[in-house]
Amino acid sequence: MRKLNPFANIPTIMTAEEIIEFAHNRSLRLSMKSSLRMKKVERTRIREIARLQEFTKQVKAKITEAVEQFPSVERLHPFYVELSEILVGNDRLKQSLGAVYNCIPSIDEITNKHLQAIKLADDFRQMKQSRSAAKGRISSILRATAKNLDFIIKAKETLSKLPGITPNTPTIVCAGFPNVGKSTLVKAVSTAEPEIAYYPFTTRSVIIGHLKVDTHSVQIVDTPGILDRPMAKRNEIEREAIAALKYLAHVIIFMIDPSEACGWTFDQQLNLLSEVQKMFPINPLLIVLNKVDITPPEKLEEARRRLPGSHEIIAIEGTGVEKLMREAVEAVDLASLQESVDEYLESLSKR
Ligand SMILES: Nc1nc2c(ncn2[C@@H]2O[C@H](COP(=O)(O)OP(=O)(O)O)[C@@H](O)[C@H]2O)c(=O)[nH]1
Ligand SMILES: [Mg+2]
Repeated sequence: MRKLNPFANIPTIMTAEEIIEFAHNRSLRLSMKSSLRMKKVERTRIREIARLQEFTKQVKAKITEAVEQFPSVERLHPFYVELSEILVGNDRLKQSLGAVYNCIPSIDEITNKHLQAIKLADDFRQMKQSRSAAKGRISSILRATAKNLDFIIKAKETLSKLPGITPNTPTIVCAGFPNVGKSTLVKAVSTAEPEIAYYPFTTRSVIIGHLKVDTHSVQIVDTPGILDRPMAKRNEIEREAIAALKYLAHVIIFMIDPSEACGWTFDQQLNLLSEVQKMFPINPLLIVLNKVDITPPEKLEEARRRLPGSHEIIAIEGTGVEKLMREAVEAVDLASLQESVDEYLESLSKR
């Protein structure tokens, strides 16, 4: 399946030692066809030149790959920029990528100098020595930047676990206490197999559903462990991570279980609702009363009175969910979304 997280598509990045070993093996595997009529010293010269060139080529390829395949921060969706800042540190990441890339000129310089020496040498031992000295010096450069490579590898590992999002697709984020029925709703409306992703702040997986509302592709994101408990109990990193959601959520569905079968009282749920409203002051928010099938009439009346205008659904039966999705998409400002898509595409073509 196509990965929607830009970090999930980065190929494996090797550590300094792995690059050295990989390039070394490749250079040794090189088989040279040379005429037997050639003198041994000339055969050695050709072989040592080829081996050094191959070693350098492989080292540079691995370095370049690591840096160039890493999504550049400038081109990321703000959701990932913010989370990458919290989880990894964008300055540090840029520094590490830059430091690794900056090894290339010195590697070229060492290679050229030693290739020259091999070309001029008249003794085959001297040639081998030059080749081996060059590899040693290039390996030292790599080892000196090993901690940068390690940092990039770690960053990739962390960031590739973030949920994949299609940045410019209308996105509905589900909030509400555990067991109110968020996952049930996502599964009920998702036409394709929901995607499973992880936030580094919660041990539970995030479910992302994909559906079409009229002609629009829409995604709906369940957020277990994220928007489902009071803010007071959160650490700073979690708060910031939640703040990153504002870039993702074109509209928030706040789900309430008025039956209280979820284990949270109606009042507790109202408190969480007002916290979420405070955290996302500009995102449109729809209030949904779920489980109306098992809610006693007097509790339902009370909920309707205190939350007038809220939507009522039975997620397990799919009752009311289609209408809810339609209204959610109507709440998304599609015109300004289209503008941001255009801006984004324009910024890409400028590079
Ligand atoms: N009776 C009833 N049960 C529901 C409804 N929606 C969800 N549930 C049940 O509520 C429980 C929690 O649902 P789940 O989707 O896992 O909640 P989440 O923690 O918010 O994702 C599950 O046992 C569901 O089957 C509903 O509309 N009516
Ligand atoms: Mg769930």
